Amino acid sequence: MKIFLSALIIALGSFTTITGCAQEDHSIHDAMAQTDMQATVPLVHGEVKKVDKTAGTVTLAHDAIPNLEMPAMTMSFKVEDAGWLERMQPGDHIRFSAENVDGEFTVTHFEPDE
Ligand SMILES: [Cu+2]
Repeated sequence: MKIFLSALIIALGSFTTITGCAQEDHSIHDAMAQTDMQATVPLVHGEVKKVDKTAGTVTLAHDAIPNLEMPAMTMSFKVEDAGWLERMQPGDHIRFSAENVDGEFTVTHFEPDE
């Protein structure tokens, strides 16, 4: 029993060390994951047609969205950050990423298209 406990304590000690290590590496991992995201979820161009702040949606005439296998069309999207709606006006050109979030097409990245 004593040997078992010692082993357990050593194991726990190692676990803490490994966890500590992993946490330090986490930010690097996040940064890499974000780079991966940008590679797999492309930015596409869209023209703002309508902003509905009550519904939290924006209607965009968008180019093809490869990650959603969607051709160019006009449709409404939810937005990940409602604050973005304050920065969109009909007629604006934007660059955005869209993803299927819980079955709803959602703008997950937004930037004005200069
Ligand atoms: Cu669409």
